[in-house]
Amino acid sequence: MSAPGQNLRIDGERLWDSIMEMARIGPGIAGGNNRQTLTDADAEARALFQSWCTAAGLEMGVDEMGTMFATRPGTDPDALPVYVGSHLDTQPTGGKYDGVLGVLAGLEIVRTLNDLGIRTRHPIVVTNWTNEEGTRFAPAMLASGVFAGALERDWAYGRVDAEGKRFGDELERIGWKGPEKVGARKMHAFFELHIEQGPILEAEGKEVGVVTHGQGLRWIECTVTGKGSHTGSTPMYMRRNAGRALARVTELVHEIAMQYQPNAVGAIGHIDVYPNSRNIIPEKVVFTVDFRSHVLETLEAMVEELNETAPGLCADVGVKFTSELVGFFDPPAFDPTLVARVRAAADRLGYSHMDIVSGAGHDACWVNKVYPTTMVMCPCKDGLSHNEAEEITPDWARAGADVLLHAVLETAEVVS
Ligand code: HGY
Ligand code: MN
Ligand code: MN
Repeated sequence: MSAPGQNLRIDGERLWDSIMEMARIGPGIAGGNNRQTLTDADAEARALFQSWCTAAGLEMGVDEMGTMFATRPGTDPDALPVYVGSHLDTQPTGGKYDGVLGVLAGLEIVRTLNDLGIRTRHPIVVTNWTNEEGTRFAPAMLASGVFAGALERDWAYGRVDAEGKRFGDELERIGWKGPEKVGARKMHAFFELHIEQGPILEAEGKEVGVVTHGQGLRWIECTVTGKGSHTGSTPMYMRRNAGRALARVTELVHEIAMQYQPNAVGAIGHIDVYPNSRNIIPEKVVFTVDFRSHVLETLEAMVEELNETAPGLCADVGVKFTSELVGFFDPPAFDPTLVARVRAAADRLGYSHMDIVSGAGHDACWVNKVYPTTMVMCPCKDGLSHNEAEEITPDWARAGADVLLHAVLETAEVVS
């Protein structure tokens, strides 16, 4: 395939304006976003994205998990489409760019091709994956996991949030349960532009990350069960405090990850204490351990050590420990041909770049199991993400989207 002309670029201002307009939906309390999946704010964001896709002449398809696929036709009706996208849902204290940059950069590619009247042999499909974050309904990357055949659709429908609401019911309630069978779509390739969510690119002074691999993930939902009783009148020797078990497992998770440095991370981000009353000793604590590594053996060893050691630590304080694996994907190695195309595009465009392993999980990690996939990354300030203070610069967004444009076009084959 011939590479697109060096001077072909997206409209960086239009991309930035679209990101800022999307950021007005589901505002956070500190300048970021709280647009959690399948909330009314998510529905509002979907409607805005849909209106932009319609204005760009795209045809929208929606599958049974609510994932949105906006198609720009190619010249060859038999050519499999090139997909490009990410996610519009955010963390409860999320930033304006996590996921949104990738979806709107895909739309910006279409807008640029429309402006220039460029036609491609393969169709191009801009994609918004449902529930990438997994914060309201665990696990993360839920829709792309079902699409890749790693998770069952009906299991996904049954996932419940903290208020006991079912994923399937909420998807129906916001009107985005589509007719398309999940996974029925075939892809020529999938590209995802995403902020790095870590400090490396900014520290190295690079504008673009050429993502070669990603970390694998294991989410282990743990339950520690003691006995609820009066914090005042229960003698210390009689207490079975689930809160003490949580403290011990929190430290254990940190120690396990530290054993495998520099190729491992571990933390507990989600914690529900029951009954969570100031004067009742915690009866039960439900929490999720998040282990990550780009080395599969390390990932598996960390889970094994947790499940071997935690029960004894908890039993020592009279508390029972149980666990369930609720989220997983193995470390992805992205498609070498597409990775090389991204690297060559950055070179051609004159952007400084480096190869990088994604620390965060992305929908691309699941799609990579079934179709040729890769990612492009842009730096983020101080490496901060999953925090309302998440920031990137318009130049970083533009550089990433320019590289994405060239890699997508080379893969979709420019006809005229
Ligand atoms: O958890 C993740 O890595 C992603 O940001 N949802
Ligand atoms: Mn993301
Ligand atoms: Mn995220």
